[in-house]
Amino acid sequence: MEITLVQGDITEQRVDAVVNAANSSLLGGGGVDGAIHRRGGPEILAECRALRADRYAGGLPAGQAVATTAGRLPARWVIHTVGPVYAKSEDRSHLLTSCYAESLKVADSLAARVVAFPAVSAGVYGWPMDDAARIALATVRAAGTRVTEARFVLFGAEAYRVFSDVLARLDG
Ligand code: AR6
Repeated sequence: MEITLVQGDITEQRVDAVVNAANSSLLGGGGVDGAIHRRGGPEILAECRALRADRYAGGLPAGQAVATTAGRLPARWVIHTVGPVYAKSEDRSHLLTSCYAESLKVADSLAARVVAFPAVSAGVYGWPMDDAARIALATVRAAGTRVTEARFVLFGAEAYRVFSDVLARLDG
C-alpha cells in the first residue's frame, strides 16, 4: 500500500472514501466534520440520523468507524470515525490507533481502494500534531488491508511538514 501526503482540503479529494473526524453524536460539528457535511449536503446527515436511530442509538464510541454515502462529495463513501479527546493525564493512543485500523476495515468491507484521511483528533480534540502523525502513519503502514492508497490530506503547511518529517523517519 502506498501512503501519500497532500496539503489541502479533504472535501475536494476524488477518492473512493473520505474519513471524517466526527464526534460520537454523528450529527456534525466543526473542522473536517463541518466541511464534509457542508460540502456533501443533507444526504450524509440523513444517513447519520438513521444510524443514530438504529445501530448507534448511544452514539458511535471513540475508536470505532462507520460508513455513509458521500452525498455530493467527489467520493463514494464517508467513513465516520470518532477520535479520542487528547488528555495529558491518560494515554488514549490505543483509541487513536483504533480509528485508523477500524476505518481501514470499513474501507475493506466496501472494497474501497483509495482512502483520504485527515489528522484525526489533531484539531478541536487537541492531540499534538507530531504524535497524531506518528500514530496515524505507523498504524496505516502496519495494517493488513486491500486499500492501495492511503492519502493523508493535511490542512496547512505546518501539518504537512510534520507528517512529511514523521513519514521520512518511519521510512528511514
Ligand atoms: N480538510 C482537511 N483537514 C482539515 C479540514 C479540511 N477541510 N478542516 C480541518 N482540518 P478537527 P478532531 C484539519 O477539529 O480534532 C468537530 O467539531 C484540522 O486543521 O476537524 O478530531 C467534530 O464534530 C486538524 O489538523 O477534528 C468533533 O466534535 C484536523 O483536520 C471534533 O471536531 C482534525 O481537526 C473532532 O475533533
